[in-house]
Amino acid sequence: MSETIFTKIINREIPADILFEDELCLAFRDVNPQAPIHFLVIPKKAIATINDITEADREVVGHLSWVAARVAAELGVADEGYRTVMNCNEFGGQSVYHIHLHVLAGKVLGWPPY
Ligand code: D5M
Repeated sequence: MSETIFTKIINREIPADILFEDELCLAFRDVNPQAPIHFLVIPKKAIATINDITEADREVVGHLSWVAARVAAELGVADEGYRTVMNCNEFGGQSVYHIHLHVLAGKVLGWPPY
C-alpha cells in the first residue's frame, strides 16, 4: 500500500492539530471541517479501507471509538452529542486510504447525510 498523508502526520513529517495520541492511534482536527468541531481518529497501523480490517485489527478498530468518545468529552461535546462516520471507497466518499473515524460535533447534524 502506498503511504498516505496520514502516515506523514503520524511520523510528524507534516503538521496537524493533534488532540490525542497513544500507542495505537492518533486524533487530530480535520483540515476541512464539516462542523464546528471535526476531528479524525486514525490507527497508527495503515489500513486502507474498512474492507481491509482483519481479525487481528479488532482491538485497534474498537479503540478508535473509545478515543473518539474520550476526545469528545475533553472538548466538552460528549453530552450534547456528536456523530462518528467512517467512509469507505468511492461511493462512501473516502478520499484518504488510511481508515479514519470522523467525529463531527458542535451543532445539530442533519440526517440522512446527503
Ligand atoms: O476524509 C478525509 C478527511 O481527511 C477529509 O475530511 C479531509 C481530511 N484531511 C486531509 N488531509 C488532511 C490533513 N493534512 N490534516 C487534517 N485533515 C486532513 P474521507 O472520509 O477520506 O473523505
